[in-house]
Amino acid sequence: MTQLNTPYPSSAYLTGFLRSRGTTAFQADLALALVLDLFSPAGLLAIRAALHTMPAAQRNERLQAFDAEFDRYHASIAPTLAFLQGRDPTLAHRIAGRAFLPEGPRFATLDAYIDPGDPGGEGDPLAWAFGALGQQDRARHLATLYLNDIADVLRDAVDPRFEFVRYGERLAMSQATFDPLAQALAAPPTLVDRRLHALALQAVATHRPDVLLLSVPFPGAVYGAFRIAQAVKAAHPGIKTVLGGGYVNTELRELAEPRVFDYFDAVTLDAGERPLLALLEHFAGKRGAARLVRTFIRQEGVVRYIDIGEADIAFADVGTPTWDGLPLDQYLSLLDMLNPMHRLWSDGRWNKLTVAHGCYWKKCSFCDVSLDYISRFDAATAETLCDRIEAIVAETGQTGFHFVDEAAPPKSLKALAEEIQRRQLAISWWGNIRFEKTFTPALCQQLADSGCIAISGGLEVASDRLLKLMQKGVSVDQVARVTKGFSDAGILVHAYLMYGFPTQTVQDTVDALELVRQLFAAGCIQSGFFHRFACTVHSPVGRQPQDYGVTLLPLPPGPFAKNDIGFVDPTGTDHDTLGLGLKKALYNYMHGIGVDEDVRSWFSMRVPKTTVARQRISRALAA
Ligand code: B12
Repeated sequence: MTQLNTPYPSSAYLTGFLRSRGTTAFQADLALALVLDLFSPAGLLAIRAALHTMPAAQRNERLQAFDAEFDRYHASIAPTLAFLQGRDPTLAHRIAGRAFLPEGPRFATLDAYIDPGDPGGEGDPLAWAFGALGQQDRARHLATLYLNDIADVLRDAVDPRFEFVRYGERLAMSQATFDPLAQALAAPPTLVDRRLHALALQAVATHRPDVLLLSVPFPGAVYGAFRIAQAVKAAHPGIKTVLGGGYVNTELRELAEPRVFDYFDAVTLDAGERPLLALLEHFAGKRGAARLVRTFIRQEGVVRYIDIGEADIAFADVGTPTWDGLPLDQYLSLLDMLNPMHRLWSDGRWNKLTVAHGCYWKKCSFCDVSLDYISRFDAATAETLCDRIEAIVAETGQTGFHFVDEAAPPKSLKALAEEIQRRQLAISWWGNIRFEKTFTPALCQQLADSGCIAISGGLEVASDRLLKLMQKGVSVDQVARVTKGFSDAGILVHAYLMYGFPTQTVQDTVDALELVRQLFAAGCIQSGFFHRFACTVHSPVGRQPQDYGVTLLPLPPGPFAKNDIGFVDPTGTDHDTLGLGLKKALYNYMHGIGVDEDVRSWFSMRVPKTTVARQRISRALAA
């Protein structure tokens, strides 16, 4: 399962690459297909049937309400999905009128919103967010709440592991042993599993592949991929199955579990292009197993990793992604959280493109800098990128691009903007960057003129001491100036924020929030999110914990996934309690609320006064 607004790009990249090398390749998005199947009139009938098998005493209020309103759900689901797919925009008026959709418990969140202009909450609770005219967005938000209500029912009545963007995530995430996944795969299939099974066999019947590639970008995609492989292996034992993707590249680097190969013939690491060429030759009998590239296979019951070390395909030669075969008019534009950057992640059909493979900085100590997708930096010329952009727009008819780089290099972005302007391409784009001083106000303006609408970047723990310790290579003053340049050019700025970094004290946390407050007040950033720091085995903190003043807890032994690792920070700060305050403050700042208040007021525990000067950010901007 991945985000539902637009396809995750790995299949588009690999299909484009394989076709460019003369291999016949097709792609299908079973995550979208599964959601459309479950959230249909027939799907709802099946959910209700499952609900009716539960003893009445076990049906909670939510299930009873769904059952009582079932006819309304059944009648509204197809038109609501068509609306969310952008195929029936006029339905917005009825949805926004709030008499069309049945309203379950999720709608209660609407009453929790405080309108800054109407603190008593007498009026329309969504007026502050959407105004009098934002009918489409308002309806999209209400329709999203409605789908969330149905997803809750699905979880309660059918399968507690279901979420729109992750299914059975816990079975895979940092799981040292394969046992939980093996047990889940051996358990009787739930309605979700049965539907996925049918869709998988249908896709195989349509395309009749010799080789089936399954891509798992995140832990929440893994269980589904194994279920698909299980279904296909049972019905078509002759089809070779291969597993790859961001999850594998991150968590399965030391894979030693033979049972994985009951489902997959091969598992590959890192960029897929070169390993795939080698594997396809191997399956065709033209290359021996000993000459595979970055591939795990099972031989005589034992897992072996084989890599003869052939060089990767240069980024300039991987070809243009293709979305051919994906149902681009069926993706769902959801409007879940009222956060401007999250909105770009879940709303709208974005083409995806990489500006450069890897990260040009690759030093941040919290990041998986030892892995290929960070460490191997390989750029392409602006001409090549623009050729790809033009080909993608011609194919999809859509002009929005999400650049999926970890941190797009300023030099490449400048050259790209020039080329976009030279060719007069009318596109919009957004992506992740580092807040480098190279992004001068003039460059920000040029990026905006070339179609940049938003950028995100890491301010992490807004503290110069900790930014230095984490080798981020930016200072708070610099972030202030760079983000202001972007904002002044009309580009939305989202800051990735972090708490719980080694040695972070309560005072650091209070001061970080004060700096974030000032950045909002000065109009430098409009959006942000506080993530809890997690230590991974591939990051500098996980590899040299002593340099960061922490000790690692032993990893549970096991032959399967490795990623997050526990650690002890003698500083002893209560990050759980502080984190709640940080998130609450940020949520309010994004809605223009409480930006003038003393930051201490957001925390439920007693915290010291900030040591940051009140004019710190405005002085940095004036300098
Ligand atoms: C952009 C991005 C996002 C975006 C967009 C996500 C989206 N749905 O499109 C946002 C910010 C929303 C996001 C969110 C999340 N992300 Co993210 N994201 C990325 C990032 C930076 C790029 C992804 C991308 O588009 N890459 C381009 C594609 C083409 O690369 P690729 O998928 O790796 O495919 C290549 C190879 O893997 C291989 N390959 C892929 N599939 C297959 C299959 C076979 C058979 C073979 C042989 C090869 C192969 O070949 C491909 C071409 O070379 C990656 C890191 C990275 N640099 O890749 C993290 C990454 C994928 N994300 C990650 C995570 C954890 C998440 C979240 C779960 C975070 C969270 N806690 O919420 C969410 C999940 C969201 C969701 N359910 O959709 C992790 C996953 C690692 C893991 N532990 O599993 C990564 C690797 C980063 C990291 N180390 O933290 N993410």
